[in-house]
This record gives sequence, structure tokens and C-alpha cells, in this order.
Amino acid sequence: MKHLFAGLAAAALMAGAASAQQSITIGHSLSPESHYGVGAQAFIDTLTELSGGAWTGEQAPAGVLGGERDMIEGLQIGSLDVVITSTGPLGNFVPEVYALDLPFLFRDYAHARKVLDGEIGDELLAKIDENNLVGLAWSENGFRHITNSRHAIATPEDLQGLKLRTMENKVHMAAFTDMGASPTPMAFPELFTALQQGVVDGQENPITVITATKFWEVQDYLSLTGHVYSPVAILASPVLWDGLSDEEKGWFHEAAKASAAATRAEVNRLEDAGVALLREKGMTVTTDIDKAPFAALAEKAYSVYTDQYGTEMIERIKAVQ
Ligand code: EAX
Repeated sequence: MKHLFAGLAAAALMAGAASAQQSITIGHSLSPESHYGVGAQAFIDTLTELSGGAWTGEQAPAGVLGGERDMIEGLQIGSLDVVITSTGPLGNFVPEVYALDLPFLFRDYAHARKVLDGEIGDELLAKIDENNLVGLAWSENGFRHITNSRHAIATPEDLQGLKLRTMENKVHMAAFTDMGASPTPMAFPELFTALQQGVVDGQENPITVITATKFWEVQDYLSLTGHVYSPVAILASPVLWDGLSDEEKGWFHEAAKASAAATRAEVNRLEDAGVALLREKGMTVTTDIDKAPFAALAEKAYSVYTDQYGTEMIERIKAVQ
């Protein structure tokens, strides 16, 4: 008994000492080795360094705390501190962000990064702040491509009737309906099993996600459609945020910037290396796809955004050189 009490007292003492150090939980959908995992670790390391060890953190990776929509809700109630999420479900909370999800809008990575790091990106982070969330920085998932288990896809005709999982995003669902597929919205943690069991034939994600999730195990064909750019938002909980000093808020902003830089470096690295790996794993890769017919069909989906907000933001995005 004596030992037990001594042990409890020591544990209480340690807990007391540790409470001087604050720890955050960062949620994301992918493995610790993925571009999100690398970004989450860069966030934690930068925060710890800038705060002189006063702040630390741990990852809740691979959707252990739910899909991206669940995690965003977790931020709003304060059950999670920081989330690294694609914009997939974010438009459900901040509809202005749908502007970034429009297909065939961004020309290339340089264009997307310039828009997100500039005035437009800042404006949209401010919109996020108006919706019981805190937008820290824009990071990156990558240009999305289609995989499936049926046949190679080179033209919109090849998409006809294909059961395709999309994110819970009404712009993406409209675009895939217009391009001829049968979209099925689904949270990411359910996707691998759905592909394995044939609930859906295919899905679309950047090379980063396709490699991190080993989709080659359940998908034979990859088509480099690059049909939409997939931004990532690094978000904080307003519950956490309201308790921070200005100095601490500055550290969190710096940590988010470091996280985005680390993630983008991984996107760059995987853009070529990832496709080579997927070929090695047996996927048939269709390159050199004529995007024009896809883009022509998908354009109708712009109305999901423009009916509410008009075309001004889209023109501004296109004008960024
Ligand atoms: O954020 O849901 C998706 O397809 C996302 O791209 C993935 O979870 C990474």
C-alpha cells in the first residue's frame, strides 16, 4: 500500500510539473509519414521551438478522430485544437471557400500557391474566422486525379456510369455529375473499404493521398486528369484560440506557415516519385489527357458558387499571374 501511495504522489507531482507545458492535438486524415503527417510534425516542432518548450503537441493521424467534417466540428466545440484538412467539407461551414474547389480553375501549382499566399488567400482565411473557426494558413493536398478498378479513363465517355466516390462537396459532386459519372459522397475513412468491397468503382485524390493510402491495392487504373486543385486549410479551435496571448497566437501562425512549407515540399517530391511508385505497384497510368472536353462539361458546376457569389472572385483568381 505504501508503495501505491508513493506512486500516486509521484504521479500527481509529475502531472503538476507537466501542466506548465501545454500540449495540442493536431488531427488529420492520413498517416504520420504522409505529406499531412510531415506538415503536422513541422507544426509541432516549430511551436515547441518558438515557445521555448512551453508548447508541444501530438498527432491524431489517419482519421482516428473521424472524417474531415467530424474534425472541423471537433474544432468548433473544442475537442480538437488544430486540424489539417482538405477543403473537401469546408464549404459546408464557410461557403465562400467553394471558390477554391471549382474544377479546372488553377493553371498549375505556382498559380494556386500564389493565390493562396496572397490577398485572396488572406480574405478567405478571414471568412473562415467569421464561422466559429480560426484559419491559420493555407497548405496543400495537390491536383486531384481519378483512379478506378474498371478501365483506363482518357475521355469523359470513359466516365459514363462510373460509381465514383467524391468528397462531401457539392461543387465536386455537381462537376462529376456533369462529366457523366455517378458521384457518391463519402467521408475519407470509409473509402478504402468501399473500394475494396466494390461499393464504388473509383475515387479521385492527389498522388500524395493515393500513395499514402496504398490505393494501388484496390485500384488498377490511374488517369492524370488533374481536374481540380485540392487546397488544405490549417485550422485552429476558437476555444483554444480565445485563451491564447498575442505572442502565442504569433507562434501558432508561424507554426502553420512552417507546416504548409513542409507539406508543399512533400507534394513537390511526390509529384513524380509518386507516379513512378504507383506504376511499380502495378497501376496502369494514363497520361497526356486532353482536359478540354472534361473542362467544358464541368463548367456548369461553377453555378453552384456563382449563383450565390457572382463571378468576381473567379475572375480575380484567374487574373493572378
Ligand atoms: O485530405 O477526402 C479526401 O479525399 C481528401 O483528399 C483526403 O482525406 C485528404
